[in-house]
Amino acid sequence: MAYYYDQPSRTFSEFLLVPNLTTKECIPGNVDLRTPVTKFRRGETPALTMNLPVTSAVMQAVSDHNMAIALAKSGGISFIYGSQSVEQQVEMVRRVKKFKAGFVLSDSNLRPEDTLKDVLALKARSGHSTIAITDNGEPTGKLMGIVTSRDYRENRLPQECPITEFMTPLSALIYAQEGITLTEANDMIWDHKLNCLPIVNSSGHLVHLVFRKDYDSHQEYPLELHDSNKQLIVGAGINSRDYKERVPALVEAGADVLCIDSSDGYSEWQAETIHYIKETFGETVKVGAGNVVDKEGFLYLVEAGADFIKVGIGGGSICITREQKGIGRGQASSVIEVAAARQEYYEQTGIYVPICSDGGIVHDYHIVLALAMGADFVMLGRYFARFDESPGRKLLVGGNFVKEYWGEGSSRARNWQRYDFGNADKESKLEFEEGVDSFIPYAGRLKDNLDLSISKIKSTMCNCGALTIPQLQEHAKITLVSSTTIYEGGAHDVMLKEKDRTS
Ligand code: RVP
Repeated sequence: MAYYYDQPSRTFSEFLLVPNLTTKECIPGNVDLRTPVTKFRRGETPALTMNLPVTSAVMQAVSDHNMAIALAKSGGISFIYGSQSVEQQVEMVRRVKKFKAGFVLSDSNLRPEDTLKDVLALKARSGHSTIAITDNGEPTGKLMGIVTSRDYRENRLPQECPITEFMTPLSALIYAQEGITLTEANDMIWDHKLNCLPIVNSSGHLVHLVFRKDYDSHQEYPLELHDSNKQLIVGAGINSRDYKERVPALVEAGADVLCIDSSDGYSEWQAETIHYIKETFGETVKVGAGNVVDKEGFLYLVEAGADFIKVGIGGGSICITREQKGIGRGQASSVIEVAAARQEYYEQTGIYVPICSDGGIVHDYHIVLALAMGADFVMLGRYFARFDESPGRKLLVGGNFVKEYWGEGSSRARNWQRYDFGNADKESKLEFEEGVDSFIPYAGRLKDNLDLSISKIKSTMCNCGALTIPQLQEHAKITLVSSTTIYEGGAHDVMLKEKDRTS
């Protein structure tokens, strides 16, 4: 006979947090959101910790190298999407690992034989006024000079005027040799009153540019997440089909943590994938697994060797798995059950396995609820897809700026290996979609939005009397709410002046 749960499954919007005593030291500035990413033994420190409990989803519309750089600078981790060729994914990982705060690859370059007309056209396209002049016009060609808008007067020079007649040539440039530290580079910028310092290697090829304005922005990221070589931390999604080819390439490229990306992870293919990774690389390669929604799924993947477990089926904003297949569970109920299983496992074995609540976060307070219910961190798709740094296009639709956001199970992403049953002989093909292609309101820069969300999270934690995530998990008081209580929680019985108020 089928098993029947005695409670309906619940989602975050059906719960609220009830305040605890807020002591005087319990202020947002004292809240520490550091959280473990990978499993560890009682008394030991985890191999990987994040400074903020947020990761960006393993999705084409969310996590590429730009998102990964922006999020790691803020203290979280992106999992670069795996629904692309191994080479393309590896290249994205490399770009994150090569990123050096303050040192940028020159993105506006011309050759000495180009003209003022080319300078103006490039400036209009890129919006940047500093142009490196290299022998071949490539960002790492031999440096010949620099052009900035101070070098020419647009209405005095003929458009055909060659660059060599107005650029600042190498002989008159102040530049530095590769190997210089950011502090030294910034000292040179200040001492010589420069806006930009080119960095060249021993053969005179341009390596990076350091801009004065980036010095200030570097100060903006106190939670930046990096490895022991000061390179940003980056994750990568994998699947249970081509892992023997993909995993070694990602490890070689420097991915810090992997995650098997599947809508239903309670499968023998996931166990096989984890076994392969642990047998090949031992404990040096960290891999999360999922998604699961109950104790059995959690224990199965933990026993297979997973380093963290991802929770959630069907709650994603673009996900139609529940409609299409009738599979899934309310996100809150899933987190509550898996967190209880994790606690029991910890008490029995002394091994703490972090869990990630994936999908369905709509309001910032949902993140606090997920953490209070036992998640160590959350994974967000829609939230990050709204920002400048996501790969989707920004479009003007009906007078509003929007970003594109499409599910991995949509025919646009064609990530069928996330949904099929791991049959490596069968060609991945569409049988039916489990995700949609959509627009979401454009929201601007990641940092501005994330800072605001984090300040709300810290503030809620202070109401709950918690300065850390473990304290929140231990002391939170959570109540189920009636639909009338939910109605009462929004503005009600007043006439709103702004009709389109969304949170
Ligand atoms: P959300 O943050 O609510 O947009 O959800 C993102 C999550 O949705 C992803 O991390 C993933 O687990 C899930 N997803 C991604 N694609 C699809 C789909 O096409 N059904 N679902």
